Amino acid sequence: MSNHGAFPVGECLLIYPPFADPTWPYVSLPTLKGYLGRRGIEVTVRDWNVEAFSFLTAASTIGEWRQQLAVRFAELNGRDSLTLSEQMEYRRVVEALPLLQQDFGALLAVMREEGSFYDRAAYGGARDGLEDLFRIMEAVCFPFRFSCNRADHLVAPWDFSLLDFYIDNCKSPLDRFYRSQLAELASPKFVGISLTFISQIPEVFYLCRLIREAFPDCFLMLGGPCVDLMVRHGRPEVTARILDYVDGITMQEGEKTLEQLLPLLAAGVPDQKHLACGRSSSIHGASDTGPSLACGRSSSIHGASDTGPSLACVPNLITRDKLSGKIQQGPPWVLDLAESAAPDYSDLDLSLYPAPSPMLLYSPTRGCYWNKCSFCGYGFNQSGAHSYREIPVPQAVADLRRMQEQFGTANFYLSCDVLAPDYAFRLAQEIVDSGLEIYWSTDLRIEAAYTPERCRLLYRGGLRAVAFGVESCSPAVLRLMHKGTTPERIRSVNRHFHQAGISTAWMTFLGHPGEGLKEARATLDMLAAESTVVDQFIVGTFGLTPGSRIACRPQEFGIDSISYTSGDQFRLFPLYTERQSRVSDNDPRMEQLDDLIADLSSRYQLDHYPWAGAISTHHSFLYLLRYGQRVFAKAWPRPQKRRQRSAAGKKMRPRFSLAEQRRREERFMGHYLERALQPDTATGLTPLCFDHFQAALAREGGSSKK
Ligand code: B12
Ligand code: SF4
Repeated sequence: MSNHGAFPVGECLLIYPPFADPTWPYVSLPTLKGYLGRRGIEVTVRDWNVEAFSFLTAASTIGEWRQQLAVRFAELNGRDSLTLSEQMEYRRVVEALPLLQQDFGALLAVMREEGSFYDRAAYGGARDGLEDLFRIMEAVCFPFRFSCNRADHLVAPWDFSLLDFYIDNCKSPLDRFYRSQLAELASPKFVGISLTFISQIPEVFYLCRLIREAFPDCFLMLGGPCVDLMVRHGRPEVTARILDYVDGITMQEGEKTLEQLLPLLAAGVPDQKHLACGRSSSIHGASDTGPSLACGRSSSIHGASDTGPSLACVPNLITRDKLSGKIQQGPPWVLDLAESAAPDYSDLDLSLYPAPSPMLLYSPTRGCYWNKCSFCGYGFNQSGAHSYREIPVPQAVADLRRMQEQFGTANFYLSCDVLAPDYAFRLAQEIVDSGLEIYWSTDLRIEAAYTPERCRLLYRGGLRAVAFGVESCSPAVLRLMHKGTTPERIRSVNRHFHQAGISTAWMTFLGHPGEGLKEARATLDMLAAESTVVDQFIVGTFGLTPGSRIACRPQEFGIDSISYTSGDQFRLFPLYTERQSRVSDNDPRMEQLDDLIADLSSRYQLDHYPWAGAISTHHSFLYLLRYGQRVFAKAWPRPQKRRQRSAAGKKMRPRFSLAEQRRREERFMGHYLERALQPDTATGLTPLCFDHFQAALAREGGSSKK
């Protein structure tokens, strides 16, 4: 079947890659599929993130790793001495071998089955077992590490040199999985991959290489917030280097890009014609600041231009012109949300996700109506074009109803930067009036409009959990942040929600430039004082976000200099120094803050993504629905210590001291990082990168006598 001049069904694939939260499907690709489907363009969505978890926990994978690690153990254990790198690997191998005795498939089943999922002891055991899987992978894939939202090297940030090493040496734990998936595909004509999170970077480029080899004629492209960040803020060469892997990159929103690109590709136009479009811009040799999207070019939507249709005319699309080699970018375009359609999750097997019932993401708004917070680089706001927009309330309620009917779910996460209070009220009212029975969770800004009565309306409309970007409870720091709120308002609005029966989570962090100990303490004191009405919390540490106001105007915030490590080609991890730091890391009072946090945390059951106890996760929401607002406001009993001495463990007689190896590794890393993070005054870069680390490791040589 062909559709609207696009490819036949099955020839266009959209892939969501590992590593990200596997407990629910991410929203970007179903959103694109819904939009395109409404316009008669068929695409198939594959969630290789969740499918990869089934592969990683399969008995065959674990069996293969067991054998591989046993061989490696015997090899290293038989040596007289080990290099430092081998010592690091050896320790991980020895620690991983006993963990391999678990039935990981059964652990996933615990998460999927209702009885065991809601049994806290069984849940805790399965959660710990699945975390062990990542420790095993750390040994199998040394020096790389993985988890549900992490995929990185021991210390070096991803750059093209590290990516080459990872890919050339087949380091991905998913190599066999990808090859079997690709072998089953009938020559796709288009593959689009969503690069949303930093933790997806290595697998995305790995996959690109494999797809290129398997299907050289397929049009391969990337989209999503993380690749947008890499292109926007990365070093000048980044766009061209990414285009060595793929044919196109979508900046910002992908709806119109695909709506125009897919019919163009189906018609074969770009293969023959590479005509420049009057409205596209060449970004060849892009400047330090990366390609600018807010350049005042026309954002009108157009398909075939006077000069004929070409890739250069496709909105938000970056490609390399095959004839001139120039990098070109189509005109910027922003979606009118009234034109959107309900996300289409129909390609996904919802029973695969490790949870007893499905929960779906839906994005009723885009952008932030406030958009002033100093530290925030959320979404695509920095482009200036990505203003706050809403799906009209009746349309949103119809979308939610349709998703409930089609996918049999009552639980939704409204996945967006923020909902405006008035929108949230109208949405809740419409849900009540239309008799839609759903439960939802979302992020909201603290606003005076959330009165007790309004919060009760939100509860009646199905809101059961809310996360607030509280950030700080110091009036001075809130002002520095341009947060537009006060501690008193935070306190009262939180109470209104809590008292209405809605679970509340506070997201806070310490260390905003200009914050002193007194201000940090104010946040922790208020958290402690309000702990009976705060149902979850997190105390993070300030990190400088590319594109935030602080990163763009550092001097206004007392920041002296911003630097990057040489390996941070994508400029995702800016380092900074404050003109006058108000707290020194060695100040003994810092320890008091740590103690306060530890004391507060001990009164809660907190965890990291994606488990129950983390803020805004699927598992947390299910537990809140089942056991009520306070389920995480007390520590759960620890699951029984698992017996880990195994047949393999008994036979294993490590001849090198693990404690000694850990000490050496820590000592080396400490010394190395001290040097590797010192900025060079000429370049502003610090030496840390993969090649620099390898050289330091090689110099260390080192041997560990038995
Ligand atoms: C809601 C949200 C969450 C939720 C839900 C996330 C989930 N289920 O995984 C919660 C609160 C749990 C969360 C957690 C985290 N988040 Co978050 N989150 C968001 C937020 C605010 C909205 C996402 C959304 O729904 N967007 C709406 C959809 C429709 O838009 P989209 O995904 O961008 O897709 C569009 C385009 O990108 C494009 N597109 C996307 N893919 C593709 C592919 C192709 C081929 C094409 C053509 C186009 C295309 O088209 C789509 C439609 O227009 C974004 C910020 C933002 N505004 O995007 C951050 C954001 C995605 N999160 C981010 C981060 C960092 C995290 C955390 C790692 C934070 C932490 N330190 O723990 C965790 C990790 C969670 C995990 N998955 O493992 C970063 C990701 C980039 C990065 N630096 O890694 C973002 C971009 C915020 C930021 N700028 O810092 N997050
Ligand atoms: S932190 Fe939240 S409220 Fe502030 S600008 Fe970012 S998205 Fe908007």
